[in-house]
Amino acid sequence: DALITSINHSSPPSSTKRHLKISIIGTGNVGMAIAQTILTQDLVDELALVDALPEKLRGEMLDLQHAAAFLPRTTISASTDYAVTANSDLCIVTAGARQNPGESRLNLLQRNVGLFKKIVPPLVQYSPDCTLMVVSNPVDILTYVAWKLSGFTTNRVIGSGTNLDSSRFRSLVADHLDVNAQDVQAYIIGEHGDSSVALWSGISIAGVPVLNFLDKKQIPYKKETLEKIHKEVVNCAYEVIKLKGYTSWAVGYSVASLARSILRDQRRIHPVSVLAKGFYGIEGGDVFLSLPAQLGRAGILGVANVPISEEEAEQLRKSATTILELQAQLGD
Ligand code: 6V0
Repeated sequence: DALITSINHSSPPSSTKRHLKISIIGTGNVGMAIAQTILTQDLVDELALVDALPEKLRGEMLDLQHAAAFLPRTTISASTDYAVTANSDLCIVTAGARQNPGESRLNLLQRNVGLFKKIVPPLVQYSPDCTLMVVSNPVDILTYVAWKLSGFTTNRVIGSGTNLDSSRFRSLVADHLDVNAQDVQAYIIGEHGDSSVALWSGISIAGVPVLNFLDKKQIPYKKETLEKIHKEVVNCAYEVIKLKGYTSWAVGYSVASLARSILRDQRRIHPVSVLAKGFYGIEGGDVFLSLPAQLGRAGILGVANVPISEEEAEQLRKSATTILELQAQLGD
């Protein structure tokens, strides 16, 4: 078996193209955190913003433009008209309806599908060669919806998925072991949110598989400690929302790191939402779930064949079934 199962992808656009452009759809808390992180990282020549609220949109654009003296040079434009997104390399969708009190998850999902029907076709029309990145929740299902609406090949439609959950996981494991989070390799895969799967056996620090090391040295650890850390990963988003009303900074950095890997052809591995059918025995329909995927200029280049336990694979298949059931209720 190959280390990475390559995904069919067309050759990357000519490397002679110098002008890089990202469009962000939805300039709420999440969209603006992504925008500002991208600007500080000198990633693109042009940043276009789209929202349905023209005044808020113009206010955000001006506020960013006024920081020009402190930032790498980037042209920032904004409009409610999708023409502003023309020739983007990457389009990031963060637009989303807010859950009404008492509203069911399915109803919210249906409203967001309605929004995506207005958003994805014009993005594809104006940037037929772009990569689409979906951030809006529920991210796995909306990535599937965006893929269907776009007609793009699967390598060019990516959900930000558990990239954020994994960074939360790495920082909690790092705190626990008193090391730097950047030195912790650890993945959360599967559905972004409540039913995500933590890959415990894959955690390594300085190339040392942590649980294997503890077992070998007969250093005891409790299964409950591991479960507690995973629970914390799941709950910390709720905690932030309870405390400040929304989450923004961590998702901003998380999505900017995905954008960098794609546009700078970094070929790094990130857990992101991809068409998961065929991996780990996932069958029964087209379902997007996060798996460790290699990202580069052509979008998703492949999926890393990370060994997982039968229990973990079973959890993945269970999430896939739940998502497929919801997708079946969406209709056309
Ligand atoms: P927000 O602050 O309400 O922003 C949403 C924005 O979308 C608003 O500015 C709206 O005006 C805009 N909008 C609504 N309809 C349209 C439309 N048709 N066209 C263009 N813009 C439109 O929400 P926030 O920014 O906090 O969250 C955005 C989405 O990101 C939500 O679905 C969150 O659940 C999701 N998140 C996803 C995360 C992930 O890791 N995948 C993490 C955090 C939040």
